[in-house]
Amino acid sequence: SILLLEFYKMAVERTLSIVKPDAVAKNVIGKIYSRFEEAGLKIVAARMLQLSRADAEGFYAVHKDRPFFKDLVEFMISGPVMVQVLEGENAIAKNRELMGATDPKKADKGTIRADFADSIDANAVHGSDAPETAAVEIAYFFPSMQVCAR
Ligand code: IDP
Repeated sequence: SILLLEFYKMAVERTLSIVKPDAVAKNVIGKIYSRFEEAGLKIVAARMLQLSRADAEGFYAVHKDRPFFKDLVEFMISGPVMVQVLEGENAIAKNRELMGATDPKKADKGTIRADFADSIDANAVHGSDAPETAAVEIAYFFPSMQVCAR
């Protein structure tokens, strides 16, 4: 029924994911995409791009007063990134779980950061941390017409 369909759709979320320059340089985009797909997350939008300094500063504006902000921006513009929208049940938390802790040394075994990241700076992936930030971050990279229904 339509009611049941609406209920089901409520549990489906979208989250913004970035394969950062270190992981793009290591040629592991496909391996990281496999983690998403094996966990039941669908890629509903994707683009590769070289961020400008302004792009990176805007994206990480919430961190602008943190001591690591300048290094973070330098790193994010050091090479191309792969940006995607992931869709699925509980997508935001599920992606955070797949990513592992910010510091790869503290990330659980089998997580993306444990397997592909070298340091807290070069930590392979970004993932939105809440529904509100997911909405803002998705809109930062993708006009709604570029996100597909799947
Ligand atoms: P998250 O990416 O796990 O959500 P945040 O705390 O939102 O982590 O920080 C954003 C990014 O800033 C991290 O992914 C990491 O690249 C960088 N970062 C966070 N904390 C530090 C730090 O203490 N030193 C250097 N870089 C950091």
